[in-house]
Amino acid sequence: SSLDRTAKAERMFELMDGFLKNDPVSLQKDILDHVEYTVARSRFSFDDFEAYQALSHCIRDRLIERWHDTQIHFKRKDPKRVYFLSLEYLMGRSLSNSIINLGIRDQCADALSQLGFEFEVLAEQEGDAALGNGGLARLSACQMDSLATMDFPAWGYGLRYQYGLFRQVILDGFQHEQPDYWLNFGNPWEIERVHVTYPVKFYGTVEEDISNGEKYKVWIPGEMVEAVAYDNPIPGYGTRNTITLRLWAAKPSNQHDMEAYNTGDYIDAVVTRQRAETISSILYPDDRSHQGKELRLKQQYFFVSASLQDIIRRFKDGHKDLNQFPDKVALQLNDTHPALAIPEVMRILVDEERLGWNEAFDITCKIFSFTTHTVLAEALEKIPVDLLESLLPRHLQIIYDINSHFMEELKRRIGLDYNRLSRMSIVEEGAVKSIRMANLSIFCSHTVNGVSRLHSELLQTRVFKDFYEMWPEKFQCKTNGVTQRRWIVVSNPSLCALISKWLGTESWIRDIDLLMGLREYAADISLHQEWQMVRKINKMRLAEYIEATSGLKVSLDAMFDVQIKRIHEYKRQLLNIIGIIHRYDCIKNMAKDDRKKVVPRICIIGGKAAPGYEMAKKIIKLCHAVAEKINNDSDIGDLLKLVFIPDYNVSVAEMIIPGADLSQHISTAGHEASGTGCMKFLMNGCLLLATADGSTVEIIEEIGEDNMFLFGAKVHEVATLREKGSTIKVPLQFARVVRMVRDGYFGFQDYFQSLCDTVEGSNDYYLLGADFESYLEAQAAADKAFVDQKKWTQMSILSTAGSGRFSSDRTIQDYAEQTWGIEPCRCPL
Ligand code: Z57
Repeated sequence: SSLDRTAKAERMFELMDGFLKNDPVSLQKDILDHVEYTVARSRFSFDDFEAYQALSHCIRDRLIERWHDTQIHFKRKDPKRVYFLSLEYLMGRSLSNSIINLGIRDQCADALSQLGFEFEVLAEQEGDAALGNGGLARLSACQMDSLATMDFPAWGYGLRYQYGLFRQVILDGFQHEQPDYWLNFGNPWEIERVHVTYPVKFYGTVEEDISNGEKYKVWIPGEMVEAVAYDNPIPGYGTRNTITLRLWAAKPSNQHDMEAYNTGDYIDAVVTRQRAETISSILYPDDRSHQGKELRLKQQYFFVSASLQDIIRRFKDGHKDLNQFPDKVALQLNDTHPALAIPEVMRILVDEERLGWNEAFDITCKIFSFTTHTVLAEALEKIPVDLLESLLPRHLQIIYDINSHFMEELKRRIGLDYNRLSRMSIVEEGAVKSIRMANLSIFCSHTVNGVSRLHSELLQTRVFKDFYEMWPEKFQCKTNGVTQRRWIVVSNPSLCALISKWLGTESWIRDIDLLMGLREYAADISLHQEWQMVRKINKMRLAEYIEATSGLKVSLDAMFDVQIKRIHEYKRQLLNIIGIIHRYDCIKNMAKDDRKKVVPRICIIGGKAAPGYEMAKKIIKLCHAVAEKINNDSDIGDLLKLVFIPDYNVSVAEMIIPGADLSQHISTAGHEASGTGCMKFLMNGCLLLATADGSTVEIIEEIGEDNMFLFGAKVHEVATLREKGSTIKVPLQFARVVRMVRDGYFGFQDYFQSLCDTVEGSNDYYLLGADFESYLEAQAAADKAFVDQKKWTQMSILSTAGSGRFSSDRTIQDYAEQTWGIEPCRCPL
């Protein structure tokens, strides 16, 4: 009865002694309780890892409180919500980030030191959550942080892979991949929701049925698995708001079993059960190349289907009329990976809710927005029709129906221009008939976003030109950004303190534009001293890491020159290595006296190659072979070192970036959609050596050409250069270096031939040879600037001061206003 319920609530209220407290003594008590009851160790004997576990649980409790309050608040207010659909999230570690966003860093450090532990040491115990490949996946993570901090009613949806991105192990200079079973030691940052489950169906047939004289389609699936929700609370900074990243894991469905057990084969039934789990078992490690694998398609649909059931359930809890769906829901497609959500929404509306096709399509087009992250043709997803037909027969029909509506509309507008119709068609006829997921996404979304201004222009003028001409109003640009909470506050505490001191406020952590205030002090001698001190501390940390991983001792006076990102030919790590060989060759051929003028360099390269990407793997091997030679050459000494940092990931980046003097972003113009690493370096006061590609074009506008080292062909010159092919004038030094590699100067002669082939004559698709001369000039300019430490420091300060535009807070604000139409919904304190 209701009386009982009130009495119960009152009793519960009495029992609850308010919210968890954050003073050091309360924290200590909670940590020790978790040591005893959660980790099940003795309060009097636990190691660093166990202390990390206990502390994490203590933080988790605090997250849960805020998270509950936020979810209740959203429910009460019922604002329009945004659902961010992404197959990848690179969250990295959570402990430091959570503590900082909760605003209890100092209290935690105090509490721990009294127990005899050091916060930094415990934070190092945590492994990375690496449920993604590279830029796209880290962008999702940064955007979640901004969504929470800016109080937006947002949910992230994704897959809970049991194996994250492979661990990179280097043996004899070659990359080897090892599985990343990141859940081995438990994961305190997720909450398993055993009761939040949905059935997800595959295979089977489509039949026709009639009810009330109306024909409709029924999908009779052949397989069913269960999706179980795991919620990861995402705390905002300087707010109580804590939003949800909901990741789905695949479990066998009981219904599935019923049939199996009836057939009497118990062993077989259990084995089949186990197979269901493979759907969410592994992240595909290929960055931007698609092979049309069935498991990958299953993953995509599994995650889309579970998320949509969840989203529609939440909508129906409070709303009846599906026509209001677009007023309450915005669905963001992070690339085409979740694009099956489009036919899935149509299927639900038409087959299950029995809306008319046009009405359903109208709703669909109002809810979806699509962001694309590439210009590379090989990265555009295509799904073979055969595969789709067997796995999702009804979805294929729906896609065909969408396409015929699309083609009709096109014919009405452009007539029978068959070339153009076939270019734009969602269905690609050819050797392998397939579905073009980008075309589907563009046609069915109200907004198409590029990730930098240059990228957005290229979408309009090249990649999706036909579509732009048809619907110019759909096309927008949202230049990427990164979160200053992780990329300054967490990863560079000394710089964080310095910025706050000079600005006289910590407000820039929520209001990034305040960083501009540093410009005023760019020439201030005492800021210079403190700035250099901070940079030195960070270089020391990096130097220690280098020594620990490679045994190499490096001098702190040298310029730390860094290139860290996925290994890809278009990113031109090979240009960097060829440049290093050239530098080595020059030093070798110098008179002893001239060597004194050389600016010492530590060249640092890090990144993973997709396991099947042969050229990328050869680049890694070449880097090691060259390092071996240079680092052991007594002629060279401290003037030049080359280090490959193994197993590059988010937490390694957090340590490297603050310690870099110079960083390289040297993709062939027109190939890097945005690039976000450059923004992290910029915020940390590292100077950029870059081509005018992706977001660096906009960085130039913010900090000026004089504050960075620019080089290389511009985007409009690339096509002409390619046409010139082998008639391009390539500097002699370039040919000389390639010759050295070919001749076996660094060993592994046979192995490197095919790599050398890719940069010679008309093969040199990414124009390493054409850009080499201006690359060397930019490098020389960097050397020259480094000698003048006063100038360098000023450039460094101006880099940080000019980085405000590249906060993901700005990106998210733009999305909220221009794409999603959502407003903040702040949970009261
Ligand atoms: C990925 O990380 C990116 C694009 C892709 O098509 C795939 Br698949 C993965 C990257 C771009 O290469 C970067 O330029 C960009 O900054 C990043 O996505 C985030 O937009």
